[in-house]
Amino acid sequence: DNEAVIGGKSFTAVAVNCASKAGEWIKSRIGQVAEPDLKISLHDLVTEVDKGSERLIRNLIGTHFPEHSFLGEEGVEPGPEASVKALQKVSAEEYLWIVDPIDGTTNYVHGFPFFTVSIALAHRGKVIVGVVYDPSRDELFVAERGKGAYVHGRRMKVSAETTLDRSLVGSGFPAEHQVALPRNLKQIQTMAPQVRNIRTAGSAALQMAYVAAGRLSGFWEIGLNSWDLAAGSLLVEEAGGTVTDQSGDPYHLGVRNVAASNGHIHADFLKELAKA
Ligand code: 2AM
Ligand code: CA
Ligand code: CA
Ligand code: CA
Repeated sequence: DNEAVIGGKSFTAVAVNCASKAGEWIKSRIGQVAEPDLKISLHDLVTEVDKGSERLIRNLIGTHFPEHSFLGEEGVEPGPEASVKALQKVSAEEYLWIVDPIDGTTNYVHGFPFFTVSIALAHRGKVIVGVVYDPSRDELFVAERGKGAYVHGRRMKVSAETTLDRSLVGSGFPAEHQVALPRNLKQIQTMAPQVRNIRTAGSAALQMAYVAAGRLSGFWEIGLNSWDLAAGSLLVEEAGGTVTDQSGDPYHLGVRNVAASNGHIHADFLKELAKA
């Protein structure tokens, strides 16, 4: 009866196991990282730990579900065109694991303790399991479609705020400086006077988890990828929130410009984003 269990093996249990193991491992290596490599620019980093974490997760998933497909950030060429193509190639697969081995690499490199492991499982393009793990605080966020979202076994619910002026919201500073950063900066300028305040934690997956947990009432960013958002989108939806693109269409795996909220503020939130 449980879609998330196949052959007696729980998808969610494997996702949680992968996220915890990878999270503990990256935490144990903090401060020992050699110089990061630059992917495209000084604003876009990757380390041996990103690659090692992805390898660990991929191998562990492979031992449980060898027939499943896998999409991980570090297995894809840098740049938006390659990331879009990589997703298109696999998005219709029966079972697809979508993994960000460290979300928040810049934080990780600087020892700023806000980074996560993000693991999602999609079934024919629809996310059915989402796990985000924050090893610095040992917080494990888990959602299964139709079964709610939990942080360490406690059910999560989005915040109750109904107005922007009482809302704490999150965003980010995109690494792409031609289009994405200027647009996001304009939105920050428009949004800031309307909301209680804005936070940028440097991990999209963490901020999506915080919307689910009711710690943020909204989150938006430009130019993200499926590995940043897939797990977090299910967390928010299963906690009673709303996830769309910035024109208001429901979240699906290709969405790059995201708006997530508790649902109550969503229309006002989108209206402010559209002004910029
Ligand atoms: P990362 O740490 O896994 O790269 C921060 O604003 C968010 O943007 C993080 O989730 C970060 O994920 C992501 N990010 C960083 N560099 C990026 C890039 N070049 N393109 C798109 N997203 C990026
Ligand atoms: Ca990256
Ligand atoms: Ca990421
Ligand atoms: Ca990453």
